[in-house]
Amino acid sequence: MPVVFRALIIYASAHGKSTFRVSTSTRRRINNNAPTISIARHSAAARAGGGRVLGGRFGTIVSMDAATATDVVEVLVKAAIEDPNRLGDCPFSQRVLLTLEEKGIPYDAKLVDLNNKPAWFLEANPEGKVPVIKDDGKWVADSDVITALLEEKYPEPTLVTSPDNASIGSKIFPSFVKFLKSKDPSDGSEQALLSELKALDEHLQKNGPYVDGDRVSAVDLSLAPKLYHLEVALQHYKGWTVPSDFVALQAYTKALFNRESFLKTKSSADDVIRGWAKHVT
Ligand SMILES: N[C@@H](CCC(=O)N[C@@H](CS)C(=O)NCC(=O)O)C(=O)O
Repeated sequence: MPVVFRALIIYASAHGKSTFRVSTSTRRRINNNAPTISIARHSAAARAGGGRVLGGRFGTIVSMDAATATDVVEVLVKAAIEDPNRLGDCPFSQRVLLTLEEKGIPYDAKLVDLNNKPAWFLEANPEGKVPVIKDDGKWVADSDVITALLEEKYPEPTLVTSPDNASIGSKIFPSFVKFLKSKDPSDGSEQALLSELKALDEHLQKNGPYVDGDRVSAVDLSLAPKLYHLEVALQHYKGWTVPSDFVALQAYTKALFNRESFLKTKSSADDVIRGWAKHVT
């Protein structure tokens, strides 16, 4: 644990505080000068441990229980292209943040400028990709691997999707990217995307409101950021929207996009638009 953190915990204990605050500047020193967004301690973890509902966006004051400071998960996520101090537009990074939020796991998210990758980041992940988390002193990359690891280490509340439903909607993101990039309206990419969305809509009609039923699960947290990118980018670049007769799908995205976890971890629509610009020109 970084010395500054340790000192703060000792200070907090000595002063009988159950919580303490770390300023943005202190956090920068702790975190190799990488901007950070928050240490979340809320929902499930807060309920279980009696902690306060905390968290926030980059630049806010951070606070957490001194007693559990060692449990904070370090996570590296994409910074906004325009401003490396703002959370960026990576659906895989958001998936991991959503998992941490929904499980109430305290985390410290460092924003990585992918246009100017720092040496410490390339040491953490030589492949140069986010998201990455630190687990038992080792860096672990890839959102599939990370979310499986978090499920194993923090089984409550469960986000496990039943195997039958685990790959529902998995072709939506590649179909969206193909349609977004397409310059030929007759290449079938729009139809292919529509048929993937229709399949999800039909699944939700029968099994919803979430993919696995009443409870949000891992598959939803993977799909939510991708559906957000789809909506924002296709509206902007093609004036295209998800058909309104996909009623169950519309209700599903609305429910997901309004979850507290999503609102806390989403990137701005402008950042999503900027992020896709190089793929459409
Ligand atoms: N399969 C990986 C994909 C991760 C990925 O492609 N991340 C992008 C950002 S969204 C990245 O880091 N790209 C490297 C770059 O832009 O240089 C996962 O699920 O984590």
